[in-house]
Amino acid sequence: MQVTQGSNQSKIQKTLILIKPDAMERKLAGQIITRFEQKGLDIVAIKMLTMTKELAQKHYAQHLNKPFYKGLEEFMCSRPIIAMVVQGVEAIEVVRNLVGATNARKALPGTIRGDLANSLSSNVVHASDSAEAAEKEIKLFFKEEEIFDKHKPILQDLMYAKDEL
Ligand code: 3AN
Repeated sequence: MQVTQGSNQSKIQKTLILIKPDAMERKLAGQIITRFEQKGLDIVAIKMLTMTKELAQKHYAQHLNKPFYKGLEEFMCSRPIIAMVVQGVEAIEVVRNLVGATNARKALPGTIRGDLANSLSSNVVHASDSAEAAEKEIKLFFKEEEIFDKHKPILQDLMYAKDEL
């Protein structure tokens, strides 16, 4: 699986988004998905699942030794979530900016966390923070055949100049 599409020069990237248990319970999934669609990103994979402890430990490997890890694992495994892969020009940074700061109390208005949450731990969404993380995380949640990225989006030439792709 390639996070960037086509040649090495392509700026089209894929990134992993998780709609967390708090957002699911608060019926915010539709609004959150809409925010990515409105930005012009393409959803190329989507599924609902309950995270296992094993998956949480792999996904949050860099946080395993942090004091908040146990609570984070318990929260993420507590209820079903939605995992999705979105694709677009510079999608990793674009999505991080759209999602906002980790601490939703500090996240700017207009960002998803800034508008929909007020907590550091229950902050409605996860988004990959680098190309390396995106590649690892997408593989954890999706098989190659579950990613629908083989066709060119119809509106691509309308939405971008050629040198942006
Ligand atoms: P982000 O999700 O913005 O990339 P990370 O990777 O630093 O943030 O943290 C992963 C998740 O761990 C956060 N989304 C949040 O739910 C939780 N978290 C991070 N720092 C803390 C903390 N100090 N106390 C409680 N939970 C935290």
